[in-house]
Amino acid sequence: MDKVKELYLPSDEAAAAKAAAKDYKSWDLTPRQVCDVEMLLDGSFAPLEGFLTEADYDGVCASMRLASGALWPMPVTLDVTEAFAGEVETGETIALRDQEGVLIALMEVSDIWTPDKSAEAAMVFGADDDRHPAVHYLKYTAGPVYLGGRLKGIEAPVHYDFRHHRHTPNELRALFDKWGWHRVVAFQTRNPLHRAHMELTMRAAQEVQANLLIHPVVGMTKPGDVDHFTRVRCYEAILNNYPEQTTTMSLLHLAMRMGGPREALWHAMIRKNYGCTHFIVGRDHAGPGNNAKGEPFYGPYDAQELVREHEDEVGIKMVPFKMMVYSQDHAQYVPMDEVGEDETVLNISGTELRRRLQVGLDIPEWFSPPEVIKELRRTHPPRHQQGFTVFFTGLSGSGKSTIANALMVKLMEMGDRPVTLLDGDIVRKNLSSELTFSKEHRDLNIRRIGFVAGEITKNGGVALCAPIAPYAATRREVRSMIEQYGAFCEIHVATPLEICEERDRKGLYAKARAGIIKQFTGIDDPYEEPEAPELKIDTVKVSPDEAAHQVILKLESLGLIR
Ligand code: PPS
Repeated sequence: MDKVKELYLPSDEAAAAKAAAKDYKSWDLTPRQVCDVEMLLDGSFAPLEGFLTEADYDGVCASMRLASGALWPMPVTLDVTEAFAGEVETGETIALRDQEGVLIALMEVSDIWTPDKSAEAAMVFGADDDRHPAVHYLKYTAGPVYLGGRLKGIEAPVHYDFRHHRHTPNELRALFDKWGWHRVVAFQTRNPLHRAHMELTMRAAQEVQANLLIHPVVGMTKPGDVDHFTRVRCYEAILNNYPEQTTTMSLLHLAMRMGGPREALWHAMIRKNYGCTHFIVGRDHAGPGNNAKGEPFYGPYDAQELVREHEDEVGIKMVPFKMMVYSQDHAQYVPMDEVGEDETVLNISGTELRRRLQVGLDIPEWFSPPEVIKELRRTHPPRHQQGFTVFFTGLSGSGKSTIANALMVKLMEMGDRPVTLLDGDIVRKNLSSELTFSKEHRDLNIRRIGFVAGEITKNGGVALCAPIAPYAATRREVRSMIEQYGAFCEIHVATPLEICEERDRKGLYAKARAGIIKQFTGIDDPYEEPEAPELKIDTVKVSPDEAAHQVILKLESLGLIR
């Protein structure tokens, strides 16, 4: 089989180029850019030979065509900061490095321009709507200036995980050749495979008399997706269920955009580069969910239409599939449009699956093989076994530490999970001893607490935080940081200032009033009350023991403890 063009320099040239690169300006690639560069260098994105130039970009956005006229549906651009763009001139070679500083490629910068991102969003993704993950990324994560130019590969980004499942296009082509696989149908996925997918992929392979390539994306997928470590273990668990010698799996380091129809066409072109002859496009392929009006961004079969229009030009045949549902009457999966009128069909949505995992409910065998569910349960235990954070906020002397201490003891008495208390004073002594009480330092202090609590939560522990945390925006930031890993329960210890001042257990209010301590919260520094905490405790009316009990009840109602 032919080879696709790779962009790596031969090893002797690479060594010399690497030595010369120490004098070049360096751009540290973002995680998405690392994926893009790897796909460019190994030929996954052929015919591209670098990041799009301005003329290519204009053509791709407007009509899915490079300046040469070749089809290319997705902008692959190197976005940088204004500061970096200001240092670079066209004609210059720059070094592209990974996050650790390892040199991956050199780029001859041919174009530098500031794109109109709203126009790009509208043309490429069909909507300038922040709810679209790619539009959100484009506007809030990607840098404002684009650089275009050819790449010369020095060293492929290293992957330490699942190496035996990773292949470049040419490696996979060579394997297909060796195995005598002349017809290969690829299945793109960013989800664990359940029975519906297995059925669909087997039917597709039979229908077109081809071998099957399960080709999951492990670069970047939709935020909130099951992590690729879990997914790959799920795929491994079911590979043997496919008829022998028919099916293989390879991991694709693509950074998805969730761009619906254009993305589906892009996926098909990439699979063509990997030597596949057929490509499965299902319902709502690479769909990004709903827009601001609650409507889907794309029609369920728009992707199929666009791929069909271009399949001859790309040189890969589409295998279209309708959604598969389980027919209880026939005890088998069938495409939705083949279901008889009185047939009972069963389906478990993604949301329902997540709920069942969270609560620890049964997931039937008709839906997914037990070995897949076992893998999912390992990394998605029910909520009462997951880590979580309880974040107390309130004025100094409001009773945060006292309640947090009482709660810690109660949770330790239950003995379910390890508990760590990140009390304001303790943190200031150990983690944040150099910080003052300026806004900037308070924010830094809270972010540090959030980071540690996030790590504890991720690893299945309980983090109890009890800082003042006077700023709402910073609390929100910490919440979203932690909610990636587990539940975040904000508790406002709402003791009024007069009472805190009256108690003045540490004598700090007196000092603050006397001007001896400056920037004291509530006296000459602000406290922004939480608008929607999970729980608000009025310590004037309840004892610390009762307050801790209120928190326990809240945690129970959230399903975090039993
Ligand atoms: S913050 O804003 O969240 O970073 O504050 P925090 O780290 O929780 O504060 C810890 C304790 O520092 C004492 N302290 C002050 N608090 C507020 N303002 C000023 N200027 C200040 N100086 C010292 C105060 O006792 C805080 O402890 P708690 O437990 O809240 O009383």
